[in-house]
Amino acid sequence: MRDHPPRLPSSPGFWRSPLRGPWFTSVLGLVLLAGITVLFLTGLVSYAAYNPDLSRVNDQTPDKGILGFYLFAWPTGPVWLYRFTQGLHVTLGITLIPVLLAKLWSVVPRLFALPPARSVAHALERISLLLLVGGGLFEFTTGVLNIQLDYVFPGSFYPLHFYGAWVFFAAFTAHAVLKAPTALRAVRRRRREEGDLVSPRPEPPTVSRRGALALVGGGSLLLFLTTVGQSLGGPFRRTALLAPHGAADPGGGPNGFQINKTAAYAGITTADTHREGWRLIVTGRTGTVRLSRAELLRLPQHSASLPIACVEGWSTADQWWRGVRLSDLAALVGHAGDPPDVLVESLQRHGAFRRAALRANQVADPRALLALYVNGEELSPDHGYPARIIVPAAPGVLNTKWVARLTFGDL
Ligand SMILES: Nc1nc2c(c(=O)[nH]1)N[C@H]1C(S)=C(S)[C@@H](COP(=O)(O)O)O[C@H]1N2
Ligand SMILES: [Mo]
Repeated sequence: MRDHPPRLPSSPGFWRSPLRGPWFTSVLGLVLLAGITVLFLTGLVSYAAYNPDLSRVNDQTPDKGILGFYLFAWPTGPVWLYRFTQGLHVTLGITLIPVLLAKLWSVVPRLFALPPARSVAHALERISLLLLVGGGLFEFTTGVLNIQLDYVFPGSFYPLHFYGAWVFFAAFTAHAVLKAPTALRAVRRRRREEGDLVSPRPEPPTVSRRGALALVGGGSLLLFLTTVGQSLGGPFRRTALLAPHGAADPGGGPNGFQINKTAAYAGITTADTHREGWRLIVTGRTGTVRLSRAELLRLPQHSASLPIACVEGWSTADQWWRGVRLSDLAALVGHAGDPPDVLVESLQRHGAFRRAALRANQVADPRALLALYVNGEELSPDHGYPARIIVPAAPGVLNTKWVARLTFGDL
């Protein structure tokens, strides 16, 4: 028979890489099995840390009650908790991108296999693969876009990434249960490779299977090394070449740590925050009190060394915050001893993060502060002057800047 090169991707001879086969696909699949499980769990944990079941203030995802069945009161310690879980989520997600792409490349002939369905069971399997591949690409893409493009999804990233995660993980679990035994066998097997992934007319190899795997691993290592610095903070931040850029330069000095949104971006003017005009409005069981910055400074001052850890994966080393305990402010308005939840509102007029709710366990922690100073200096305008919230172990989004109002209880 003459050797006509097949033109259609549905013919087996069209795909000629000698790398394709059960071993290569299985090794990558097992790496993803472990990695994506960690991504799913750290993602669920991050969602819980955002306190989405505090009324509709922090999060408006509809029907989260069903998918959020596992939600729990996020603890306030260890203080690096969210730094760790979210740094892991983002760094691992980015590191796995080459593995995901190589895995998809390794099975691409199956996408074109004909007939599209040989039986009802086969049809169902292919539909679940659609959810698996589509869900995986969707989760990785939305995650990367949210980190790199600085909130391209105003207010809607959370529900998208959250619903997507459940769809993806359901398909992923089904796939893992069906394929894990075969994959484990394929990885151990020494025999000649066989099966539909092996090309019937392979090209001569230019790299061994192990070499190709090392290439994928090298890509992952490179992404890891150019990302992880943003979660280590300090001098390592400069190694995070792939971390989001274009953020405001924090400069040096006591306030010289990462800035998420500047005062200018948030529309905060000096007229809003100047010493004479600004008052903090605190409301609770016994009514409302209005406090100037000078009056706040006459209340007992406390310090805490705490990091800022953003959902985007970056975090700072511990900063030394000083200010008034949230529990002391609760006590001022009739909640001594047993503080309730609190709604925090910023001077900022627009934007999803101008308000946030904190849980009672967060308010009660003696390290949870309305900070007035950082690292021995007044807060800079970009870090939230005249006052900002800082809560141990919480996601950065709960550390509201330019605070105007605290409402205890009644959320
Ligand atoms: N008012 C207000 N507070 C805010 C934000 C905001 O956009 N507006 N961003 C939050 C987010 S998402 C993070 S990660 C932290 C970042 O704090 P920093 O800019 O001081 O590092 O501030 C939080 N506080
Ligand atoms: Mo953030």
